[in-house]
Amino acid sequence: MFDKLIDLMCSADNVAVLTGAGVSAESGISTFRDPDGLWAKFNPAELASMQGFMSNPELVWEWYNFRRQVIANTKPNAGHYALAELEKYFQHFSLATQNVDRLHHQAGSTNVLELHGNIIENFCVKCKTPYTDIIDLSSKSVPTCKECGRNIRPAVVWFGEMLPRKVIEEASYEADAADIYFSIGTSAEVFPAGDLPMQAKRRGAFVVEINPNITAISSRVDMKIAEPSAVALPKILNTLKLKKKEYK
Ligand code: BV8
Ligand code: ZN
Repeated sequence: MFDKLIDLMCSADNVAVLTGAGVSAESGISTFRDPDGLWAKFNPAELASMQGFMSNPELVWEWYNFRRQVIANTKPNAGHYALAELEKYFQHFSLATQNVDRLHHQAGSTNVLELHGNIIENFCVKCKTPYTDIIDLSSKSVPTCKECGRNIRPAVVWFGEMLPRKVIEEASYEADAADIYFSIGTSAEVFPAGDLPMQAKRRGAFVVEINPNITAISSRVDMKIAEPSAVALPKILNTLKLKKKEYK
């Protein structure tokens, strides 16, 4: 099976990837739906939604600052670095992520499609003024906008919010164009991002899932690699490098 994947990668022009929280797990960032994940402790509707923020801005702000502090002390793992290097071996390689931690950027991936925004930046709920300077992570009070006085919020996409139109359109285009589509470290349960691997399959891509557990799409992918991404991705990269020169 593995050899078949490497052979396919040797002849593929277009490769697309969707990552989820599982890719950052080995960097020490909790996933959402694993037994010890964030949603086991917190209610997503209460914390990752505009309604939740409007009804209890301090609680939501504090939760994001807690997550930002965790992320500030993490770094990319071998899976992130392998994805950044894999880019060089294909005529066209695209990476869409549901993660908000920017570890793909830190690992050197280029043109990362952030489907769910990022946790580093912030903006005003009303006038959208951006606040990218480091907010005081230890403060419990919600910062307010210098322009209009309303609350500042994290630049993530909450439940019930549209994904950035250009980003989801580009990710959808890449799923349609892919020869091989990798679904890595995601439960594929959050939409519309979670449907991208099956959209790629419907358009003829060979879909590979890298995830130690069973997911909503495991029975429908063409190949399942039931290993942690920080193990599987370096293995794929190192085997490919023996057979394929860098494209660019
Ligand atoms: C929207 C940012 C219009 C904030 C997040 C159909 C179409 C469109 C929308 C919907 C629809 N049906 C329902 C909806 C509404 C909703 C939705 O999808 N709900 C789900 C729960 C059913 N979608 C939305 O609201 C989206 N907005 O479409 O607006 C609209 C609105 C309402 C109704 C219709 C249309 C916005 C969704 C974005 C929400 N924001 N996060 C923040 O981070 O705080 S979601 C959150 O889930 C994260 O972004 C996360 O990345 C994402 C997906 O989770 P995963 O990344 O997959 O993480 P998870 O823990 O689930 O899985 C991790 C996997 O890793 C596991 O399988 C595990 O086995 C594996 N793993 C563990 N370790 C490893 C590993 N794999 C590899 N290696 C390892 N070492
Ligand atoms: Zn404002």
